[in-house]
Amino acid sequence: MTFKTVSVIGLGYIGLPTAAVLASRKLQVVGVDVNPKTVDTINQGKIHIVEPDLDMVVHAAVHEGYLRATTSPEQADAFLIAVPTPFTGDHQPDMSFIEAASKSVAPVLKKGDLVILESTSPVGATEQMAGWMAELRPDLTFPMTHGAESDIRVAHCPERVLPGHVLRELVQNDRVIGGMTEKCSAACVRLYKLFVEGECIVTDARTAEMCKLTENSFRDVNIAFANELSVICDKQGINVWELIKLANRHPRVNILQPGPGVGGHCIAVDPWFIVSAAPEDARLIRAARGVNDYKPQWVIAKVESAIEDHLRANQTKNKSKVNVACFGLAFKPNIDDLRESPALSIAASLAERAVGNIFVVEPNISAVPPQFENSFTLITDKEALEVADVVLLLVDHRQFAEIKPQLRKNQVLIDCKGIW
Ligand code: SAJ
Repeated sequence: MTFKTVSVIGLGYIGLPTAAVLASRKLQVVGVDVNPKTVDTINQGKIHIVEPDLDMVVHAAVHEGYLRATTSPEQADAFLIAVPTPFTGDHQPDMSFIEAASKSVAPVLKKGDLVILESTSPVGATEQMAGWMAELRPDLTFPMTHGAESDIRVAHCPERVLPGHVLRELVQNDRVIGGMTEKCSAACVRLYKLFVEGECIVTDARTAEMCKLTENSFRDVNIAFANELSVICDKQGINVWELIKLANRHPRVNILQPGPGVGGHCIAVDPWFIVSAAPEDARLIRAARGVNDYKPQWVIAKVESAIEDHLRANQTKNKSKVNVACFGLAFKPNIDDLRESPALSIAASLAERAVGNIFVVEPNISAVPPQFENSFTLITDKEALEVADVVLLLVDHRQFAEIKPQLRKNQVLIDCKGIW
């Protein structure tokens, strides 16, 4: 079959770019989101998230009539589910968004439709999703009961794009396609081949689910290795960045970079899906999470100890005169995304602990988020270097790398990214 209409459920960081790219290939795309504001914004040809060039692609897709957004699913030939999969308080996967999305799609399904789960999911989620749809549509057959002959095809094709490079990676990256049957996989490959220039590699749904979790856990474990080294080297008076550069000269060593912690919605979340399914066995993956989650506390302790030294040197106990300047709030360099950011949580914690006056420099935002207005003040890099007693570099934004700060004798630098 050919795909004339495709529906993308969830118009966030993954769903919206995917919908726009499908529309740019001249398919009729209906985007569905529960948030009416998001739907209105997109229907005006505008976007509600920050991603380079996405505004232009969405604007063109909407104005040429290929992309339209709505709050409730309509009939389509293929449905692509790209909703969040956070974890609950006890690190268990929260499947409620996938459940709600699949149950909202079920009523409009017709024989021959393809449903793809793109959300990063625990092993078994695709089958679970098919089960939810089957419960609501006893008149249709699904792969877990009818195999290759099923009316509805179901597959998992995990998203793998890097925020900041989404439009390029959507097209160029290879895709892992895990259909519940071979026919499901074949249909899914046909759809992705409409816009993916990378290879579409077929496996089963459970392996595809585990593959995505493995990719992000691999990165988390490797960042944890770098973060652990940074703590060890700090105690031993060794420059960890120089050390890593030297070790990486070995042809089979490639260590990642330490930082103030691991942020974002993916790397710090997905390893828990492996741990929660195999709590006894996932010892390294759990330990890595612990190492990375501990790093912000370590940074806070370093700042507090620097402040104690500063007060002692000035023979005072008056913290209200100490100024701390945090460079960077985003969860990684060169983006404005503050969600799950270790830098933001460090700045907020320092303010909460009343260690001094907290100033922040973040070239990618124009105002401090309202909930932090009383915690810290946004200033320029020049002002920050002028007033700071403690200079805390948290994010290696390109603008910071261009500065060569000339610190005064009594200023302390804590550089979590090794650029100064
Ligand atoms: N980080 C370090 N040191 C490093 C690399 C990253 O401390 O050497 C930190 C970053 O500062 C950030 C966090 O890790 O706080 C995560 O950043 P990231 O760039 O590693 O990853 P994300 O979360 O932006 O995107 C990841 C990607 N996964 C992999 O690279 C394996 C992306 O391809 C996935 O699509 C995305 O997760 C996702 O949605 O799952």
